[in-house]
Amino acid sequence: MKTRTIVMVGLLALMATLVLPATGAGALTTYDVEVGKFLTSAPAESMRFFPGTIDVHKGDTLHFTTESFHTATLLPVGQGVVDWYDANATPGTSQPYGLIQPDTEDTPNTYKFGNLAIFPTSSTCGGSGQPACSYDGTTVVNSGVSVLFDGPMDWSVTVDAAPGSSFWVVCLIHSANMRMKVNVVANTAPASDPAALDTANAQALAQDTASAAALNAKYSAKQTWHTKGAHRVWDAWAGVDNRHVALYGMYPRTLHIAKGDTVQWHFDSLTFEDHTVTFPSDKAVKIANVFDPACDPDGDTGPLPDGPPDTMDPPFCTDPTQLEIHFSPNFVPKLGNGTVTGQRDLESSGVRGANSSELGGDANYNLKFGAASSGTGFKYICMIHTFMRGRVVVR
Ligand SMILES: [Cu+2]
Repeated sequence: MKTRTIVMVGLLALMATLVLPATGAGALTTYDVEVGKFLTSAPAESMRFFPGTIDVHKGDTLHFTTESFHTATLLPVGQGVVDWYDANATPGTSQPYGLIQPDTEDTPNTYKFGNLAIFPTSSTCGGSGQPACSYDGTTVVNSGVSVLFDGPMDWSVTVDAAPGSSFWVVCLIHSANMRMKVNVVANTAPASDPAALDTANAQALAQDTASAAALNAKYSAKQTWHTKGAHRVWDAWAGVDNRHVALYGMYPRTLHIAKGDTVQWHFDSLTFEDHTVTFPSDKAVKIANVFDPACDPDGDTGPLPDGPPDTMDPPFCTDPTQLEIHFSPNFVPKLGNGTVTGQRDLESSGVRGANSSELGGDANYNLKFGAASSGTGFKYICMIHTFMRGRVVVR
């Protein structure tokens, strides 16, 4: 049920109201872990945890930071990362840690953020000025997506799992491919040397910086097509991922085509990211920025529908567990009829890529251009990363 709309900035104060300051306690060693890292050589990000593997002692603390859009989510000891992700965190499903979940009360389904994915497991530990959270190896401990609400991630967790155990840390946004292995070694064994980790991190970053530049150059230069009848079908890519890097660009950024041609966007390289191709860019920005808080007193399976927010401002619901943050109904699904007929024609691939087999999958998106454009062309963006822009000039 749609009641009112807000823009994302309205949510910034939400988590601030739930976070209480406290003082921290000491630990043996605190290891810094950066989650993802923007690269300088291309519009790109390294999708690693830095470091990717670490040996710690029981009682050591992991301090996670990122400037980007990730979670640091510690899985229970003994859980395989792919198996856990498939069973618990598949976007587009109602699994507990799914980032984007159907609101099954609505027909057709609308989508909302998964609260267990985007909010921290505890609002009273882990954050800046708070004591570190404790991870004992039995249950998930999640940072949440603090950048949505509270600024860049600055989150600490003390490893209290038994020596001899190992576990994975994953990002709930960027698939099971974005992961870190933590080994809790015996107290008598050496843990990782922070200086050696710094050296390995620098090497990984240099490797990703070079590979991002090469990938960006390669896809920027692509001008390929095949013919179909009297017309051409042009190749394009909404972002490109390789083993450790995600490129945030539309490739090629500009295509010059003839009226009646088709552009085919490929999503099958994506192993971390999801994107959309949405025309026209101004309408797409509006869809991307609309979020819709509601309060659902009895959950999706109860007989009562979603209700309007209890308050005009965060936290919106008197009982915060009732909060549902809905996406615009135009955000997730494919829109339009597959042919661009003019500057105001809304056409969208819907969410496709690495994470979204329950959503749009990684299938190609074909869009035919049935009308000539202005000289600047038909402009489009990705609604997930609204800075990713491209245009198609049709003569
Ligand atoms: Cu991520």
